[in-house]
Amino acid sequence: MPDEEKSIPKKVVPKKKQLDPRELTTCEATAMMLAKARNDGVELAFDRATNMKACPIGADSACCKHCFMGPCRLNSKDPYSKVGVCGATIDTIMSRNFARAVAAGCAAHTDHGMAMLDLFREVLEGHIKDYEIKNVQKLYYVAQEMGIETEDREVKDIAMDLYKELERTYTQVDGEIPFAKRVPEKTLETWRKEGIVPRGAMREIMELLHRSAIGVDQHYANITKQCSRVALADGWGGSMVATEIADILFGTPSPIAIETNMGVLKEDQVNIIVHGHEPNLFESMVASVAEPTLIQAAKDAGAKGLNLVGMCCSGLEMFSRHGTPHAGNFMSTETVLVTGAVDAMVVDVQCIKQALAQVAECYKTQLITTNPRARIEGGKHIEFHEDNPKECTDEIVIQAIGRFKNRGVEVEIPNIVNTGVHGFSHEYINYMLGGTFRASYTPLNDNIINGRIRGVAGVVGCNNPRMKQDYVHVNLVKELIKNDVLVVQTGCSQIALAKAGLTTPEAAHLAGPGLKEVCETVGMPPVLGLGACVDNSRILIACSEMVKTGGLGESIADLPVAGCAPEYMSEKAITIGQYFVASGVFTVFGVTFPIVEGTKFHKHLFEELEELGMGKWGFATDPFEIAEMMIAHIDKKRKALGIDKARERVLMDMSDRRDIDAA
Ligand code: XCC
Ligand code: SF4
Repeated sequence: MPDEEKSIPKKVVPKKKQLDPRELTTCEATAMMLAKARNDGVELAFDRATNMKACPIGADSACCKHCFMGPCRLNSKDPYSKVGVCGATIDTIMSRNFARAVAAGCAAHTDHGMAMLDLFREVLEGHIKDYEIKNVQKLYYVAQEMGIETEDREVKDIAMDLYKELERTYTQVDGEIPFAKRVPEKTLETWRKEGIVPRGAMREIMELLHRSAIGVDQHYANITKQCSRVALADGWGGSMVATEIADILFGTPSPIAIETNMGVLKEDQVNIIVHGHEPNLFESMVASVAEPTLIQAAKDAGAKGLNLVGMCCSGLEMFSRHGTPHAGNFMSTETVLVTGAVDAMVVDVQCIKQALAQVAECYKTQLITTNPRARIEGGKHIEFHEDNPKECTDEIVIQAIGRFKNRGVEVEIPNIVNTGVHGFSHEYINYMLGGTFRASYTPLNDNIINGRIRGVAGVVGCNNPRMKQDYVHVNLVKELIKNDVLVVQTGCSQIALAKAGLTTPEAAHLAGPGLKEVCETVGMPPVLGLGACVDNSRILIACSEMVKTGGLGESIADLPVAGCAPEYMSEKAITIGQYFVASGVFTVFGVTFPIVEGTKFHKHLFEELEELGMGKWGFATDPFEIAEMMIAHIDKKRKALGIDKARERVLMDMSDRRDIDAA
C-alpha cells in the first residue's frame, strides 16, 4: 500500500508544551519545517528546549562535581554562605568549571588543527596523493613570517620546515608558540608579564585539567591565567594553524556569491548534506560528486544530478572555496531533514546533535558518520581515510543515490534561497581596501581614523534554542552597521545574516552614512563573512594588522573593536571568547553566562582583566543592549586614541556634501 510506505514512523510524543514556531525562530524555512515536524509527530530540539528547564544551579555554575565527596551545590543567591565539602569557595568552583569548558573548547579546535597538520605532513611525505598544495603563495608568506628561508628552495622543503615549525603549536613543552610572532609587540608584552604566552597546546590543556582538579589551584585569578593561556593556544595556535593549513592545501577563500537556505535542496536531485567541521572530508565529497560515473549513476536512478550542500562550519569553509551552497546553521540541522529531501547527511565532528539519528530515521534519510572520533548510535559509519579519501565519499554518494531511488517519504522543500557574497579572508581585506598595488590595511585604518567607519565588530558563534533562532544575530548586526560599525563574521552567525540578506553589497543602504560610503566605494557588503569558527583566527590576524599598520594604538586592547557571540551554546565559544578577551577585545556573550554576578570571579572576568591590559567580558541578551555596550566600548577606545572628534566632523562633511550634491 503506497500510503503505508509513505507513512512516517510516529514517535509518540507525550503532551508537552509547544511554542509557536514563529516565537522560536526568525528563519522562515526552519519555522515551516518545525511546524511540519510537529504534524509528523517528530520531536526537535526547539521543543525539547521548551520542556527541559535548564538546571538553575548549573546555569550559574554554582555546583561542583570535580570529586566524589560531592557533587556539592552552593547557593547562588547567597554565594558566600557555603563552601564545598573540601572547602572550595564559589569563586574556585566557578573558575574551575569555566576552566574545564575552556580546555574542552581548545581541545576541539586544536585536535581539528592537528588533524589538518597531519594531513599536511602526509601530503608532503607522499603518503596522500588526493590532496596537494594549492596555494604556494600563502605557503611562502606564512613560512617567511615564521622566519623560514624561502629563496632558491624547493616548495616541498619549505613546506616541511613549516610543518615542523607549526607542529610546535601542539607539542612544544617550553617556549612560545610559533604564531606568537604575529602578535603585536605590546600585546605580547602584556602576555609575557602575565605569564600567559602559550607553550604547546597539549601541555597547556594538560596543565589546566590538572589545575582544575580537586585540591590543586584554588585561586580564581590564577586559574583564569591558565584559562587565558589555553585559550590563546587555541586562537593563536590550533585554530590559526587549522585556518592557515586549510588555505595552503585547499586555497584561500575569496569573495564569491553563494546561495544559502533550505531552498538550495533540489527535489529532482540527489541531495547530500555535509555537516561538521573538517574541510578534508568535504573536499573529497566535492571530488566525488564531480565523478562522471557517479553522476551517470544518479541519472540512471532518475535524478537530474548530484547536489552537494553544506551546513554549519564545514559548509562555511567550503562555500567560499567552491561556491558550494549552504542549507543553514546549527538550529536548522534537524529541520532540514524534515524536508524529506536529504538523501544523505554526512557528518564528521562537533555540533552534531545526537537526535539527528532519530530524525533521520523518521524521514528515511541516512545519517552517515565518517570520523573515528565520532560515531552515533543509529547512524551508519563509513570511515574516512585521508590516504584514500574517495573510497569513503564515493560510497556515500552511492548510498545517497540508493536512498533517492527509494525516498519513500513526501518531499517538501521551503522555496527560500538567499544569495550573498562571502569569503573575505584577512588577506582579502588587505587587497580589497588597498587595491593590488597598495595592498595594506592603511585604507581601513584611515577610514576608522577619519570616522567613516566607527569601529569593527566581530559577531560570531552558534544558535541556541534558548533564544529565538537568528533573532539576536540579525538585530545586533543591523544595529551595529546602522551605527557605522563594520561587522566581520564567522560560524552560524554568518549564516544567520546571509539568510537575512545582509551579506550583499546592496545591504550597504542599511548602514550608517560613513560605512555606507566605504561599502559603496569598494563594492563590499557591510557584513563580511570570514568562514568557520576556526577562522576567528582571521579576525585576530586582522586586529594584529590594524595595530601594526599604525594610527590606532599599540596593542589590540587599544583598537576600537568589540566581539560578540549572542546565541552561543558550545564550550568552544567560551574558549573563543576567552582568547579574544586575553588578546585585548571586549567580548559580549548572550543567552546565559556560567557565573554568579557580584562574586570575585565575576569581577575578575568582567572588570579586572581589562585593568591588566587585556579585554574584558560583557553579558546581555537583548540585541539592542548588546549593540549599545559594544558601541560604547568602541567610542571609549576612539576617545582614548583621540579620534573621537573626527567622527562628528566627517559626518558633517558628508551631509554638507549631500547638500551640495542636492543643490
Ligand atoms: Fe557549532 Fe561550528 Fe557554534 Fe555553529 S558556530 S554551533 S560551534 S557549527 Ni562554530
Ligand atoms: Fe565538592 Fe570540593 Fe569535591 Fe567539588 S572538589 S565536589 S566542591 S568536595
